[in-house]
Amino acid sequence: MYCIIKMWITIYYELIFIIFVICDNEDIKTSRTVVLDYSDLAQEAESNKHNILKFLNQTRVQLKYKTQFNRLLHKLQATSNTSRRGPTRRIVAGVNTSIAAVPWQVSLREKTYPICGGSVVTSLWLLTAAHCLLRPRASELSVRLGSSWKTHGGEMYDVKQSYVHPQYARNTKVNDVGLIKLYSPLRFSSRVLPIKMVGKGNRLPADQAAVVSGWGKLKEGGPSATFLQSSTIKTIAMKLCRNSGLDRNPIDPGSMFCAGAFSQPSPDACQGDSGGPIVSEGMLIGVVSWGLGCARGNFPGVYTRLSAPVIWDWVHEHISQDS
Ligand code: 4AZ
Repeated sequence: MYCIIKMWITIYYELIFIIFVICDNEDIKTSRTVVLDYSDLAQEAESNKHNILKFLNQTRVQLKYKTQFNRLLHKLQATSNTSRRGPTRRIVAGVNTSIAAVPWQVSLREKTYPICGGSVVTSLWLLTAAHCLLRPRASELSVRLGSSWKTHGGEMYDVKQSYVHPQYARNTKVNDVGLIKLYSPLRFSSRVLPIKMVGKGNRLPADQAAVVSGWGKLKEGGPSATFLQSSTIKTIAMKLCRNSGLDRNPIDPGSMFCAGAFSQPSPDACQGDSGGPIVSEGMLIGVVSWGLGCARGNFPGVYTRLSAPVIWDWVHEHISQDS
């Protein structure tokens, strides 16, 4: 009896692994063996063995196993990125990234042309940079979600209304945050999920690792990405950032923070990544806002500080209306 149970569990381990690989074959056309602990999922799947696909498609299951699922994808990507050609260096100096690893990532378009990034914060609200929303009318905006590719796949949604932070200032770039309201709630899946926002007033330590993602330029003045890019960078102490090549005047510590590195070449956000997410410890801490060129070494990237009360309150006033 014990052997039979053990055999079933082994078969389901394999099956679940294969299903996850097949489900994501848009991005990863490899099935190298990756060792991960799937015991919880395998045991739950065991009791659903007659209808395993239906089981895996349940939002409850996908949410519950999201972390393991994403870890598997990261591992697969790490193996596919480092094999043969060595790592592919993009965002600037980032890596190809499946949307399933950052399912809150949004591509914002103006009349089908991709202009900025954004993040899913609830089923009806997306967060972006204020400066992405200054020109286009809401009727000219749409968003693509759930695809690793910039120009195809996933689902497109129309924008009902866009909102720019009332204290955003174009000249100083303070409070660079905007919101997008959709007509219809998003259908969440393993590729479309909201990201939890940082708490109000939360202190952001220096040297904290954070992931920035987007389809922006792969290098300053170069082409932009067709496949989603991400990179892990570190937050920079305000004192250091204000002494960088960026100069102290344009950096408002209340509504901005810096991230990246002073060495060169170092990963950085670039044109087209604006409005996109920077996530640390599972929380959205900032929005790609501005910089002086990309990955220049002495000019770290500047991000909107979402924990700032003036920003946090405004965002939550809107998204708590209806989510
Ligand atoms: C931009 O133009 C932009 N290196 C965004 C981020 C950075 C530079 C420029 C940071 O959207």
